[in-house]
Amino acid sequence: MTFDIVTIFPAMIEAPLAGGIIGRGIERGTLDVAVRDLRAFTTDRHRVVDDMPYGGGPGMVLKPEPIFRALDAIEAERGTPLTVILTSPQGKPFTQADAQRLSGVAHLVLLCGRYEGFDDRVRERVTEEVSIGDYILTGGELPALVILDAVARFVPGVVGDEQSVIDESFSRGLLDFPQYTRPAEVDDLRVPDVLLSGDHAAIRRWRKKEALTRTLERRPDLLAGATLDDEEREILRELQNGRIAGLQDG
Ligand code: JEW
Repeated sequence: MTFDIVTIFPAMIEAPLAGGIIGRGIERGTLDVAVRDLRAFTTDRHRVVDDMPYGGGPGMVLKPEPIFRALDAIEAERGTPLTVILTSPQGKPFTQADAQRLSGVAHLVLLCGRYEGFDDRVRERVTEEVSIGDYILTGGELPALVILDAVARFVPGVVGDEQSVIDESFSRGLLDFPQYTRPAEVDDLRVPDVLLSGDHAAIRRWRKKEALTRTLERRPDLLAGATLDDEEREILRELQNGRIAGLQDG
């Protein structure tokens, strides 16, 4: 899968992609990332990419022409219509389902904004506008990295075990259960006995209970869309009864 990332800060993109699972995917050629300096698509001596907003107001807006020229150049190079992703606080929430769906596109363009955002005419060339969360960042580079990372995990060969990527608990709509590794005790902190018991049925049930407890406490909104088996539904019922009893006890 190929990504073109258009930015005025190429180094903000290049360094984070060099390491880890994504870096290995690039080295192997499973992923190809081309970082494009927006200033290379300006035509003036000073390589200006921003200008004042029509109608007045604070801050600056990204000029449309360098972005149009960058997209024209990428389209000419790739020889196919582009799927262009723009990130902004006004976008639709980006989800795990979006990441999986976009991993089926051979080639994605990620447009990184700066200042107060884009001249709205740029949206004529945008396929999807997405937000990575309800907070305001200083630009689109970190969102572009987040989207690339989440999408690239679904590309076959990037993460070792493909089935595990699809089976992950998040896709089932629950938060993960707690994980432990050796030693069994550190600073008086013990690994739960059940995990050392060798009783695999008991371990499976404990993990379900922990995942459900966390989800109920931290992300009850997820439970509506979760796929639960019979045992999970029973545990959830117990936990919900327990919570009401707990409230009555103070
Ligand atoms: C985000 C791209 C580009 C995404 C998420 N737009 C805008 C904007 C900015 C500051 C003030 C007002 C509007 C900064 N900005 C971005 C912010 C993406 C750009 C410029 C972004 N949060 N923030 N989820």
